Amino acid sequence: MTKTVLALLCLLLSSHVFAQCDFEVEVGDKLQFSVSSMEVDAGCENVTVNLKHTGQLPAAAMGHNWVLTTDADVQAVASAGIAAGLEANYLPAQDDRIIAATKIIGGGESTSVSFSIAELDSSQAYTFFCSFPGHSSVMKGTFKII
Ligand code: CU1
Repeated sequence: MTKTVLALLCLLLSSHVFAQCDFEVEVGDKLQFSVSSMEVDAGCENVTVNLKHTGQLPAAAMGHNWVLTTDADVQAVASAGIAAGLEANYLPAQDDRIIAATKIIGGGESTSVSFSIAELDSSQAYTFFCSFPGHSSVMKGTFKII
């Protein structure tokens, strides 16, 4: 009996550890995020993503950002972003498909974004990606509300 209670407690605690509200995400001079998936606690009032570029290359050559959309919108937002250009952080202006996004950063720079997940649906699949031209096909991961 006690063992069962303990096991349940451990389960509860561990699920709490994995579900977070704040994330540290690193990028560098490769097309890679330091995380391939993110699990966000449904109880988070706000989610904060701190993005750090640990590489050397400037934003114009190897810039990265962190953009969140539904799975279905990734391709279209990435394409519209390329057309928007670096000054617009490779993102279409005032686009409702973008749930959250940081600016584009280069080596040695950091940025962050905070947003509410109140409107997001835990049964829907979301994707985070980098909208720098050519990066989104490999620089992406799943974003889940649990
Ligand atoms: Cu990138």
